Amino acid sequence: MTKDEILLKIREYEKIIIHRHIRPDPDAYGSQGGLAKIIQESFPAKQVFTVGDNEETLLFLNTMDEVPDEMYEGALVIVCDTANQERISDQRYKKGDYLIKIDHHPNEDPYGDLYWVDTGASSTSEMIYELYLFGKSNGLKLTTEAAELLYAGIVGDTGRFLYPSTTDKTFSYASELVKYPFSRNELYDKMYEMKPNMVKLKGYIYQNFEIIGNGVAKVLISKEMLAKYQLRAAEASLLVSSLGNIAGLKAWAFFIEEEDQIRVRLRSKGPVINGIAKKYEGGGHPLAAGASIYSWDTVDSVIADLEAVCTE
Ligand SMILES: [Mn+2]
Repeated sequence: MTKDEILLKIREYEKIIIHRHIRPDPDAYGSQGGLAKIIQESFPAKQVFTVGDNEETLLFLNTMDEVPDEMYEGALVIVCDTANQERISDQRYKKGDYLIKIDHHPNEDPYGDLYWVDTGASSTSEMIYELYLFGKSNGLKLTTEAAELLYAGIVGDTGRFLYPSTTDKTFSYASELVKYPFSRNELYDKMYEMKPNMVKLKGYIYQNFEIIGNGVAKVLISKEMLAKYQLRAAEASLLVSSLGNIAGLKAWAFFIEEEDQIRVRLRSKGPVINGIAKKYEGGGHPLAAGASIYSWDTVDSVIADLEAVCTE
């Protein structure tokens, strides 16, 4: 029983360092921070740290700890919400004594001494809540702060309970989490507020997306465009779901130019697109995936692949 083994390891170690993926989203922050706060509250004598790059737009959820290399000696390392090792933020995750992966993406890179992967879970935050439920009778404690973090992760990864990954379990856990006295209004305001420049870029996207045929659309965002709107590529990526309610659209791609690559964001309303992501050095979920290309000349080839899966 994996949850059992995870809790045994948590009990066993005095130092626990929790990682998550690069380019973090609310589920990365929520599962990582939520787990940290559950452990800290349940075992006050343990040293618990959260590490990784700080994402400015998510600082309201949690701030990362500065952890010296020596801290990894004899530590338990847990990585949340990260399918493959290259995407783990802070590559020192290998320096610990024991490594656990907790994730809901397809388990293509089953790293760690122990892993718990549930692709049926809406989010890793949902899994962390499940871990808490499992350990509750044995003394695990959930604070309001932890509940808010997990709720934020679930809301983020389900697109506010909209995506098909949302199950009756998701709603049931969410309904338990909202009993904790955090302000949902304040949380939503912080999660969904947009910088004026972002709204303008969204306007540009709505004006300029191209429907190619077979229910496929594309959006190209160049470095110059990002400079014009004074936005980072990571911020532009957040707009990828904005095409979701266009009638007739089955799948679409955002191509966002960065310094060294063009980041591809793929979304679908049915056809499976993570195979395409894999072909272009990426991966992800069946309906939401990401990849990288290195020239604008490759755009047509990605779009042709998208059209092919939309025709099948
Ligand atoms: Mn996730």
